[in-house]
Amino acid sequence: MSTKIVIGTQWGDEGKGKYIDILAQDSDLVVRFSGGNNAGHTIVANGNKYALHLVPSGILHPGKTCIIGNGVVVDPAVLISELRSLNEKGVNTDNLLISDRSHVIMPYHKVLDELQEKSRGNNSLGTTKRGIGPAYADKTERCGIRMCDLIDEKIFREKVKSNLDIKNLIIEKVYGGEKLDADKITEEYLEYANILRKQITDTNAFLFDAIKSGKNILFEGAQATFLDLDFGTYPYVTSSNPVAGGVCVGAGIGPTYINDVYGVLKAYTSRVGAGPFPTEQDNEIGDTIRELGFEYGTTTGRPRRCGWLDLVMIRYAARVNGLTALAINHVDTIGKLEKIKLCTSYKKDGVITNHFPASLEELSKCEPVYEEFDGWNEDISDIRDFNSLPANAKKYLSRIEELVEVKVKLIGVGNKRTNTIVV
Ligand code: 2SA
Ligand code: MG
Repeated sequence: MSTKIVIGTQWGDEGKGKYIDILAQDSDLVVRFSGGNNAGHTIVANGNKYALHLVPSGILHPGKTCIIGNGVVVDPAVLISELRSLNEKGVNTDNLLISDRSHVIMPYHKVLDELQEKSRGNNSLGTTKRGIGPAYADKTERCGIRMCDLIDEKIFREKVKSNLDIKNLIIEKVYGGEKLDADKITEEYLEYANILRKQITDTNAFLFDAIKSGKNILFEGAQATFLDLDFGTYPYVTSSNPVAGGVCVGAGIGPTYINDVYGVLKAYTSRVGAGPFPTEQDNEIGDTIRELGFEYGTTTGRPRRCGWLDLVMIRYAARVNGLTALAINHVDTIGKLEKIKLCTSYKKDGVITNHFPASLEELSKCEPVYEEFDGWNEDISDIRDFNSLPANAKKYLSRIEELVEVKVKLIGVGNKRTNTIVV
């Protein structure tokens, strides 16, 4: 039995999908445990391009069981359309299981996400407007609708009605939006229930049996450490716990069953949406990184904010997630710059610190302290062993490993799955 978790160590878009895809090959089960369709992995395989938002990427490997865990919030329309598009490309999706405890994203969640963002004005969070925050808020407020409710017509009807009585008041009176129709929503969602019914089950029990029978399990992270509700740059975060600890709660397994935690990072940093970013280069350097690394959102096409790699963040991520391995992407990209900076600590009120503060006010006073490295402007995409890398690349990677105190086990030297050095 082996269990592995793949986690983002920055603000998302670290290239988790590529390593999940590599590690899925040796796994029997691939499990999503947090977030919803605010995640996005683009995978190129068998001559096709697949954009996955909810379905674990293990689906592309025949014979693997994929699980959407209880910690995920599921938009059934999105899930169904994703499954259909996979089926059209010849991918069998019968081995996808959906937790009966996972929460359903309802139309009023999406409407409220939109209205709340608008009402925040200049302080908007830059959410994906997929209804993620409002769905998790309902879960915590104990008025959420779970998959086990969706497939029980009587309960579902009652819950939609009682929820909408209140949601419509908020939509209309607080935000000046348009009321939603309970019957219309109910009929639409009952259709979804019929399509998904046979795949909704007690995935926690299924997972436990798999562990007991010695299966290899991969937990597929979405979002990242600094978007975590507890450990990220609150309130500029998502509403779930994408950190490694989220696996226990979001998939329903005890911490004693977890073996390895891979932390994925880029050789620089990027962020979409609002919020602090100490090593941001809102200048020509940031523009160059964006162009070289093609840093534009997969779903929205939004240009990503870019800056230097921040090891204060990565050390924090190593601690919070208990990382056992690092996977570094875009080592080819950063090497194209003549000079590379690596943030090794912050300076705050004239004092050197390694502390990532909770308060954004405090964080805004932190100035990055950099070490400078020379680039390695040569094509490294065909290199498959660490020792063959240019000396400057080895120096940069070794310094990261030394300061984070976690082994670099995977190195991305190009965007294809095969452009990877396994150390
Ligand atoms: P939300 O919609 O409530 O979760 O938005 C809250 C904040 O979280 C940010 N956010 C993200 N930022 C980067 N990547 C995200 N997801 C994918 C990933 C990206 C993709 O996991 O790599 O499509 O490739 C993601 N999801 C949420 C969002 O911008 C808000 O700042
Ligand atoms: Mg992404």
